[in-house]
Amino acid sequence: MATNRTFTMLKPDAVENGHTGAILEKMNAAGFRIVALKKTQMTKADAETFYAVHNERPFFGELVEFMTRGPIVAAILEKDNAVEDFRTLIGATNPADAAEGTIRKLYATSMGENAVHGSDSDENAEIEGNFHFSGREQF
Ligand code: RTP
Ligand code: MG
Repeated sequence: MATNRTFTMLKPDAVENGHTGAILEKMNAAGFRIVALKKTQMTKADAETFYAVHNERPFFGELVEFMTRGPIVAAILEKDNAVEDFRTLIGATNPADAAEGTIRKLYATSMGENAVHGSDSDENAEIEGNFHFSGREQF
């Protein structure tokens, strides 16, 4: 299997609740290497662009409001089969449906406030990583 990259954000709920260290450790323990990492806060324009694919959905306004209400931790991660394996590690979008031991099962509170983002394809991983990090910030 090829080594490739995914993009993640620890969402404002996870950062507010003090779960940053524990979640980064889960990623580390699962074999993901950190290519880029930073704490930042998205503007409304950032969130609207990042989640543009959802702009017709009823939850879009709520999603933008949530993602901008406090700092996030953004990261590019590398591993064999990164996109798929990372989505397995984080669990289902709704924490009520997430498997035992997954990051969302452990740390998410609801469908809207679900602790962590994971890219859904190699193509989106590249777009999302480059949205948050310049080439000089990726190692
Ligand atoms: P993500 O993109 O954040 O990794 O999450 P995902 O692929 O599992 O879910 P997606 O369908 O891409 O939805 C993006 C985020 O929008 C919020 N959401 N709220 N209230 C709702 O019905 C609802 N549905 C989605 C969640 O924060 C979800 O992670
Ligand atoms: Mg998604």
